[in-house]
Amino acid sequence: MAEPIDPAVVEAENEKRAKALEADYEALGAHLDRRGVDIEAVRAKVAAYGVAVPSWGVGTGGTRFARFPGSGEPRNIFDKLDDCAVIHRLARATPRVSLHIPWDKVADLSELTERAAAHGLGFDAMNSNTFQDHPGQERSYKFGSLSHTDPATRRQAIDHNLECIEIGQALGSKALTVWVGDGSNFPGQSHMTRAFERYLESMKAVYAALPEDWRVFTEHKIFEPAFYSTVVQDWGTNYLIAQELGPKAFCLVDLGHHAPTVNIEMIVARLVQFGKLGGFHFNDSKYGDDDLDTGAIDPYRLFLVFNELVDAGERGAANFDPAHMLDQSHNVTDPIESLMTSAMEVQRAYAQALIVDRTALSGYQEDNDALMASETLKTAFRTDVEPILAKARLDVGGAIAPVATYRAAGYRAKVGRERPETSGTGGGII
Ligand SMILES: [Mn+2]
Repeated sequence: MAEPIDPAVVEAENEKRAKALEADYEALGAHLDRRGVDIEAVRAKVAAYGVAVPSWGVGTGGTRFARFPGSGEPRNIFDKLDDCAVIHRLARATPRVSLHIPWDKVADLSELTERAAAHGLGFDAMNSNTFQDHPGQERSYKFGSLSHTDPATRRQAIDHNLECIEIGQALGSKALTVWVGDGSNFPGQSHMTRAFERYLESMKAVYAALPEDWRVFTEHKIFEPAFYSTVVQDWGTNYLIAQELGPKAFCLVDLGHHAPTVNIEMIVARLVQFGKLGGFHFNDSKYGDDDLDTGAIDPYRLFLVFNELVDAGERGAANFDPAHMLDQSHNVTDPIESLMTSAMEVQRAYAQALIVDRTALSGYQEDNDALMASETLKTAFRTDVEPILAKARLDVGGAIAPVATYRAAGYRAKVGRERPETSGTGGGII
């Protein structure tokens, strides 16, 4: 298969920046060394880190008001995989793709595995979709899916999840992510207890079909599409689900699915403490489930989440193996550029969390030295770790400056010529 990005362009772009990077890396290494941090150890961890990209993220997203597609929109999952390959080719942080069924359904799964393998990509968690009706579907999800009052509709939703597992098995996936839009728009419309009982009963049927080495992630969301009550509305309900289902069930935290002032890093700490953190959907928000680019609004919060994750990893927390995935909507940018920069923002937060002086932090916590504890975190957050990220990319043939290199390579213009304009590709976000 032809390289999606001309290697000569990558080389030429890197050449322009290599000398400055070496100088910056050396200076940062000396600086970190004075703080007792080994830059090489941080680089090795950053290089080994990956965040999955959602297949639906490479298409232009939209709002309920409008969608403004760009040029060269992917027409199908094969185009999407090609775009995902570009993201990984340049930023080297997204080795896996998370698929969405039925949006990414194909007749011959071996074609999918072949295309992914040709690009050096793997498959992450499978995502089911019972929040909208699909062509040919017998029963409607207008009033819910896994928690629907009608047993046949619930059965249809369960069967769809079982199909996702089956497809995922053929692709080498090891997890199923379930988000439902079930809820109500009016007080009294739905019996809250009975709806949750029905949801749990349905999820138990899904859980029973999980292969031995699979996990299921349930994703909570405070509101939308239901605007009065949501069946899986917060991390408390999500934790109850994971407890009820069993050891293969974990909670997925989407950063945008909380009220604006909620302390998400604290939710992360709680779920880690009780061995039920399944993974993340990274994005950012200002007001609600805005699905903005990761780190675009509140990079400090992202860092604080990673601070909890690194802390949990270093103290060997039990049952701790969270899946990392981006889940955001690109309405006004080239999705490939947004996904590259977002993946790098996640990596950056990880690198910053790795250089926190944890011994000092722990001491300040014990001594109730609030100011110095905060400053210890801030010192790590204020450190520009970009040379570490850039070096990690360069080491494995990526781009020092992924967006500039992507623009220089002219990929968008090329696919713009190859892919006819469409308006119907799914820009949905979960
Ligand atoms: Mn999500």
